[in-house]
Order: sequence, then structure tokens, then C-alpha cells
Amino acid sequence: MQLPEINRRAFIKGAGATVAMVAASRFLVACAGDSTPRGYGGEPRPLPIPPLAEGEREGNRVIYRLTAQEGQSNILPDVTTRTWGFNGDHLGPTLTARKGDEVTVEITNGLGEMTTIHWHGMKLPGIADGGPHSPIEPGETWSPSWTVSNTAATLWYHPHPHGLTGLHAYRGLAGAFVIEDEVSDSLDIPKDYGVDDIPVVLMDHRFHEDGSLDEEDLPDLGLLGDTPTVNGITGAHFDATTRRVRFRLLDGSNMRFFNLAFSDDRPFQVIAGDSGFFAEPLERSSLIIGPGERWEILVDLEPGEDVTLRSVAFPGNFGVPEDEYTPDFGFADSFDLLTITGPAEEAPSTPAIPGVFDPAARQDPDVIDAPERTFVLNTFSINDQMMDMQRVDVVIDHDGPEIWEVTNDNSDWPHNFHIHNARFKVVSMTGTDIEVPVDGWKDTVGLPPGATARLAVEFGYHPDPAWPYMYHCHMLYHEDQGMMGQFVIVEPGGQPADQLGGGSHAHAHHVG
Ligand SMILES: [Cu+2]
Repeated sequence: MQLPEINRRAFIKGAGATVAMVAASRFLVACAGDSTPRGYGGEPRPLPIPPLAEGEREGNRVIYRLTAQEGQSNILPDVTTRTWGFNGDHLGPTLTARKGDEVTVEITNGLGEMTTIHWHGMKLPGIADGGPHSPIEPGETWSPSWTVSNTAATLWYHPHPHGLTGLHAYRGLAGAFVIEDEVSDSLDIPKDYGVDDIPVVLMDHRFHEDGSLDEEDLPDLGLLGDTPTVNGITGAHFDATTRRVRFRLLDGSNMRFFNLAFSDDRPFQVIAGDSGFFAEPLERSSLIIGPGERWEILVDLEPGEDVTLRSVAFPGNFGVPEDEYTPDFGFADSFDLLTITGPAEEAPSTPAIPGVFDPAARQDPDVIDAPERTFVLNTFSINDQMMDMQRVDVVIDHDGPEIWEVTNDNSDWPHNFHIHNARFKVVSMTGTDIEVPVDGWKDTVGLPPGATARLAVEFGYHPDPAWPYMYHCHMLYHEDQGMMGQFVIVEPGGQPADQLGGGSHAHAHHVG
């Protein structure tokens, strides 16, 4: 039997006594026989597959309906936990659309409090982006529309209310948003959703003894969990029916980085990053993913074999000092995520993995003479400022790429920098010895302490002076504490509007 809980190596570290004590008490509880929290072990359960929402389609116009609602689910076996979900008890359906589709999503807030829904990785007008300026009050429906211009990729959606993004995502408001196009159509790779094309939503949680979610922010660590989950449960098991499986990996956690590897260190092919396919597949045996990021991988399975997707200790602790003064972000943890059994002997053999995926992904943005901006991240601030909903930090008044140079100025904290309405190539990563995977088009990049990433950023061009986009750390405790800024995209020579956003009643309407 595989225990899903995290095997923590040591609990004498942490920024303050509180962290150490909380961690120590969890460790003791988990090891204390009769008082072991219910459901931390248990038999493996089938990996839940989020339902596929294809929407109501007429030609290339497609409408999805989502309701954010309260529910109850069994994150732990035989334990009921109050959770939030879209159109269900926990998490949300996988939306799927094609490049060129005119998408409308009608989102009804069935919760008792305001939230917003953001389309992470999507290029779209600011008014549809779902950031903190687009509140949906309880009982209201918000209906953004846009034309999908992204290429095939695994994007996702989650709340973005200022100061509450972490809590709302932690309770379960998250889902994948899969984009397909002519390139993905043409590739001979697994694409049968739920059969050999599998979303893998990684999160982590903490629980009270009664099974409810522990929603207390730990000092420095926010809602870092001690119990990993895949698609909403612990101890998930996947019975493969094919010899090759495509996993769409999404780190939907608040604060946890995972260093993914298989239990036998088998190699696998990484075929796509946050914002789409690589030009060529990349063979690896481990892969770092941080909050907000996605990778797609192909893994080959022999009939009947057992293998486990794990998270293992990070080389060099991701550059974070291992001393008693530094918070324990979990980089030394190792734990099982998903047990997998290979297919039956009769499963057909697999074709060769394509040598080329998206040749266009070789092309980098032309950044000769592109404007350059610098962003220095330190604790909860960017360029010495914390988020202000009324302040525009960056004005982009052209349709073209920019160089954003982003530095993690903390010596002992990681950050994970994300830009809305954009994709970027990481031109260079300096100031760190840590090897961070930065291949392909991305929208979120991990920054070990001291690291500087030069990003060649390509934005969606939908000039609108009143509707800002966010850039922020995707470690959600950092974001919620203020590590976020706003940019607007305007016509050449344009200025941001005096009044940002439209207020809840301008763009959401009451139903019923
Ligand atoms: Cu951060």
C-alpha cells in the first residue's frame, strides 16, 4: 500500500517557531498510530477524470455554462470535506475549444461571496480576462466573450479576486481549458480524452481532524499543504488501456513546486509547455513544475507493469537555503502522486513519436529594438510596490514584443512569475546554479533565489485603456499579499483611463 502523505525529512527548520511547531504537530499526528488522520492511507482509488465540456456549438461559436458552487467531496477516502467546484462538488470540467472559435462563457456565482474567473494563458481582451476588476457577486452571471487566438495548448481557469485567489483555488475552483488547432489535429499522439489523454491537476491540502480543509495561512507559506492530491483525491490510481499515455500536467496548488519523476526513473517525452507544443519533443527523467505552470508529457507503458508518478527532492533545494532561518517550502519532500498500471497484452503497439511537433515554435519573438522593462521581486513587492487596484504600473502602447527582465531579489524565497494575455520565451536565466526547465512558449516561469530571467514576451493586442491585465507571482500567497502589478495595452500614444474596470454591475447581470 502506498501512503499518499508527504514524507517530510525534517521539521526543525522554518522561518519562525510557529512554522516549526505546526509542521511538527502534523508529523506527530501522522505517526501516532490511533490518532493518524483518517484516510491518509487507504486503498488506491481510480483517478477522477474531470468531465469534458464541449459547450453548445454553432459553427465556430461556442457557449459554455459554468456555475461556481459549494459541494462535498472525498478528497481523502471515507472522509467528507466541504469543497467548491464548477458544475459539481469539486474542481471544474475540462473546457475545450479550437483556435478561431468565438467563445462565450456564462459563469454564475452560486457561492455566498464574490469571486472572479480568469482564463490563465489565454490571449484575450482585458474586459474578458477575469482579473480582480471583474467581480461576480453571489447570484450574478458574468458572460465574457472572445475569439481564441492561442495555438493548441493546455490552459486553465481559476478565480482571481484580489487577496482571495489562493483561498478560492484551494477550495477547488480550478479546471483545464484545452485548445486544439490544425497542428494538434495532424499529430499522431494520444488525444482520446480520459482514455489516453489525461488531465493531471496537482494540488495539496491540509485537513482538520474532522476532515474539513485547514484554511489557515502558515507564516511565509500561506496555504502550502501537507497532503498532495491529483484531480481532487489522494491515492489516485490510473489503469492504462493503451501503451502510450499523454498526461496534461497542471500545478494548481497555491504554493507547492513538484519535481516529477517516475518510480523507476524511466525517461518520458515532454512535448508541450504552458503555451503550446515544442518544436521537437524533449526526453527527460524528471521535470519541475511550479504553481500555475503546465507541461504535457508522453509516457510509454508495458502491459501489466506498475509504475508510480512521484515528486522527489529538488536538486540543490531549488536554491533555497536549508537552514533554520529559512521557511520550508517543501523542496526536500518526496511523495507518491499517481500509481499507474500498464495496459492489457492485447493493447495495440504505438507509432513512433513524431520528430517534429510545432515547427513554428522554433521562431522566437523579434526583440531587436523591443522596449525593455525590469521587474524586481522581493518578498511581497514588485519594484518596491505592492498591488494597488487603482495604479497602472506599465503602459504598453504598441503591437509588438517586449523584453521583460525579471529578478528574484530574495535570497531565500522562490517565486513563479506569470503574465496575463501573453506568452514568452525565456531568453536566459542567470544568477542561479539551479537548472529550471524553461523550454518552449511559457506564461509562467520559476525563479530560484537570485535568479534573473530575460523574457521575450508576445502580448495579445486588444487595446483598451480601462481594462488592465495582471502580472504577478503565481505562488498565490505571495500574489494575495500584494506581489502583483497591472499593465494596460493602449493605442500608440494612448493613456490609461482614469477609472479602471467597470464595477460589478456594469458587466455582470443578476439572474433569477
Ligand atoms: Cu512569489
